[in-house]
Amino acid sequence: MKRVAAVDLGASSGRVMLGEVGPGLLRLREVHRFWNGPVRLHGTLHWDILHLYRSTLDGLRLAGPLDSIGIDSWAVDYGLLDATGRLLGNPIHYRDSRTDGVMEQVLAQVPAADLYSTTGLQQLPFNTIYQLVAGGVPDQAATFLMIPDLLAYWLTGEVGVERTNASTTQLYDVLARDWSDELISRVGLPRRIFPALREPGDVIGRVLPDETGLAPGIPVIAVGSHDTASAVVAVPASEERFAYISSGTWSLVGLELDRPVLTDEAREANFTNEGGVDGRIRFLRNVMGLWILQECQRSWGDDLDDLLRAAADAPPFAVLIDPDAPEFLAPGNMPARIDEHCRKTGQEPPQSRGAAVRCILESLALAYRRTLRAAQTTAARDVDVLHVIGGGSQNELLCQLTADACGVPVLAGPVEASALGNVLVQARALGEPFPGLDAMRALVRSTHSLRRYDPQGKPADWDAAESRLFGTR
Ligand code: ADP
Ligand code: LRH
Repeated sequence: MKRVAAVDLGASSGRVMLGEVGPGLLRLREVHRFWNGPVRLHGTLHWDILHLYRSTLDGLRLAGPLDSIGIDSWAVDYGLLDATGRLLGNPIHYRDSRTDGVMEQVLAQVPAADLYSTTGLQQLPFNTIYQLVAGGVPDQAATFLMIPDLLAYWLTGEVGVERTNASTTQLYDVLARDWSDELISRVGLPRRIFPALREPGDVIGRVLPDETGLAPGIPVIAVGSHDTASAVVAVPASEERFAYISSGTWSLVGLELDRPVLTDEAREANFTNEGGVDGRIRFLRNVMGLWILQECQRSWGDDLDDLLRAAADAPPFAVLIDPDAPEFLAPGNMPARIDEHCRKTGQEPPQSRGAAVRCILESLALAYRRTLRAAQTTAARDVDVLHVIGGGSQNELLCQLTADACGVPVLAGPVEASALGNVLVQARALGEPFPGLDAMRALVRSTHSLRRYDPQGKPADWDAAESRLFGTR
């Protein structure tokens, strides 16, 4: 049996999970969970990177003897090291406003079609390319590392960037499977800072004998270090025609493909082709996700279960919002921003907290429906089942609304999909005989129970709601 630690840093919480893997066995236990979120400092939003590192070490110490450690986190963000390996500045949060207007600036230099044909990435204002252009690269910067790579560097002293996360930078060539030297130079960034890429399953190095308090020598293994890449590994699909929603702070809605779709249609629908484990492509779109609800909860200070009960009792389809509207991206004042969005779109704002939560969930379900349909058309792939994984898979009302809106059965679970994908890739690197993702998924299926939601209600209600929200586009 292998005993491995999965460090999984989500945008709303970090956790260290202990995974035990053997023949027919896949057990996961939460060892340590800690807060994560934006810290505003003199007007700039940061991550509290040392809190994340210290909490990771606390968790790893609590996990007991380990065969290996793997780290995944949210995408796009990074730190820069100088030539001596010192971190230059605290990593900045992708929701910070320093990228406002930068995408437009870069697009004036590099046409969107060129960016897409090279990277296959959806346009999000916080893609790493825009952050690096906005923040600039100081002369003394020697090495660019993404968040999991930075933590792995502190543990082992080894530098490198893992491929699935590199694929979210919009500086990675999705066909050549390497950094795009041409794009890096076209936007005026120094090629020297981008280190060699690592594959999921590569041994990064060993825990240094220093002040970590961990037994020195434990291997640190590269996993699908983009949390969504790890989550998709653990989608418990038994057949090909599946779609998924990785549901947490964001909702990542899409398909798994063997090769990227780089057509004008895919670009116009703003689909991304992120790199998956074993060379797969995660063809998906970011939907704003439970972030909107998290931020309302933070403003109100209410318990999630109470809010969801109130939402279940609230009248359906009273108010609808476009969850992907840019005004919902930044933190703060979310209930007021929802009200404002409603007024702007000629609707009465929600009359209670329950009504506001219902509005968020129905609007998310509609955005899922729209995205799922666009994914199927654009990738010419039909879908029979929709897997919902991540923290949001526990939201029964949202799962039912998703099944109703999308008109396909939803299978909900596992909750800790990213950590499971992380554990499975480590276990394979340590010698567990998983010939491919199918074998990993079969093990998830046989060890985790899923909840099924069949579509209910009248499809015509969702058609009407969709044309109300998005028009006939
Ligand atoms: P991330 O990895 O982005 O931090 P998670 O996968 O941990 O996100 O999911 C967090 C979300 O899961 C929360 O915003 C919350 O809406 C939802 N969630 C967590 N626990 C529950 C629960 N018991 N019931 C319903 N939803 C839940
Ligand atoms: C989800 C996620 C998503 C990215 C976003 C920045 O945690 O990694 O896949 O787009 O965070």
